[in-house]
Amino acid sequence: MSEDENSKKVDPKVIADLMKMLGQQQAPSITSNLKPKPIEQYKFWKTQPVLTPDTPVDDEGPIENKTIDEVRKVPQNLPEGFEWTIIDVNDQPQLEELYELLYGNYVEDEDEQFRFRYSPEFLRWALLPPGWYEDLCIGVRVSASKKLVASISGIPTALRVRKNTLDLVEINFLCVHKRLRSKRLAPVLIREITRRVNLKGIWQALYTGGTILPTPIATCRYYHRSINWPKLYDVGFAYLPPNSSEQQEVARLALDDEPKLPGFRQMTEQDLEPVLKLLTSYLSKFDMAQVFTIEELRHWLLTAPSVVHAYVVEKEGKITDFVSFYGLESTVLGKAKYSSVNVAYTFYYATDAPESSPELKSRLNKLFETTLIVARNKGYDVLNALTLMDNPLFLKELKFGMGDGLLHFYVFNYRAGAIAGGMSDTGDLTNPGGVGVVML
Ligand code: MYA
Repeated sequence: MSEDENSKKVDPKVIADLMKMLGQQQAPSITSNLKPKPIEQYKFWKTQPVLTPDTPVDDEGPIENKTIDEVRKVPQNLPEGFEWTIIDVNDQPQLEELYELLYGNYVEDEDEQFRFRYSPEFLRWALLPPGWYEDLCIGVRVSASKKLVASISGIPTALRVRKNTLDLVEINFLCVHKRLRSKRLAPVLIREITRRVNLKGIWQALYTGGTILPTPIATCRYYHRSINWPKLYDVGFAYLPPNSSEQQEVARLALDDEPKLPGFRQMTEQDLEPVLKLLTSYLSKFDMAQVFTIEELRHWLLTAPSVVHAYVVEKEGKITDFVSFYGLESTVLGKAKYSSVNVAYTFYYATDAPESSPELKSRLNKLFETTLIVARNKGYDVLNALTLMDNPLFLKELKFGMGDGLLHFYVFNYRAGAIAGGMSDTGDLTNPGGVGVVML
């Protein structure tokens, strides 16, 4: 793009700031964060087996094929004064070191107002699913002080992309201490986890991020449903729409005191089999979806009651719907009355309402209205949802506001056509897309 063209483009952050000043909840479009730069401008990523916009995708499959023999047997070299470490999250002190690193240095929103605060219990849940590998939560320490200054992790999972199911790893918790940023440590961490994963005979990985890299397979947008509006307003998460008052906002967002949906109850161990059946059948319509075993489903829904909450709807002895959400605090970075926001995120759900039927929409609306009540009663301040799965069918109706954050989905070393993420090229809500996987 020429300088002239560049200078005509308005920075989306400027639009976002203006919209906020005008009392709107979001910027109108986020097009500039949707397309990666030309591949040559990614010094590291251009060396990796990832999709580029001109990769032909008629035949979906690996971009490169290697054998374990070809994989480097020794760790990547680190700069002088640093050393590799395996973070054993079963060991409380090491788990807390990881927590501290992320607490101070992990993902922030664009305006640097909030930072994810993954609790130690959350990290244990996220990093120890069935089949976890003990050498795939790795870090970098300062050799002299042993201080943990960087991390990256991988967990095994099965992901179906259209007709192929891939045994891959999900990569998460890539973090470099703020004082060590822009020193090209991230590519070393990525190369090292790739090497370790490859040594297990695994050649693909799923990862997500707000950063635009070559090349997303899908992109979704965040939506936010305020629950404790006065608190969200105080910390700068929610805005007062023009022509409204604080009381009017609270009234507009009010919820019933208790869930009223008949048959709605907490999920138990006995529900696992029917829920697995329901979820597997429901996810089969999406182009990209996680494939669960019963052990994995137990882990993800029932083993961390302080983090993840799962409910079913039972009618005449049959499970017709299920829903789950997880809690993840965000630290408030600016000055406010509150130091953190208690955020709930929609997780997996399923229903036996027929695909594309009006019933599907009404069932999901009831299910998530009830979820909002439960989340409020558990003390959550807001429910976040992406435009994945069938979420576009209830976001507007249930008063979720459009956020300015995007989440890009990437599959490493895999050639596949783009998958719709429930939003248009300008970031507006569309019909449900093909994403049936949720990452933490
Ligand atoms: S997403 C969460 C990422 N973490 C954060 O946002 C936390 C806060 N930020 C940081 O800690 C740092 O800024 C990070 C970059 C660590 C992100 N994914 O070292 P650098 C590229 C991939 O000088 P730093 C999550 O956890 C960037 O384009 N690459 O930069 C999933 C540039 O490359 P290129 C990223 O700012 C992670 C290079 O790094 C990301 O000090 C999935 C610059 O390196 C990003 N989020 O550190 C990882 N951000 O020159 C990929 C920047 O080409 C997994 N970069 O432009 C791939 C699969 C591996 C396994 C494969 C098995 C088969």
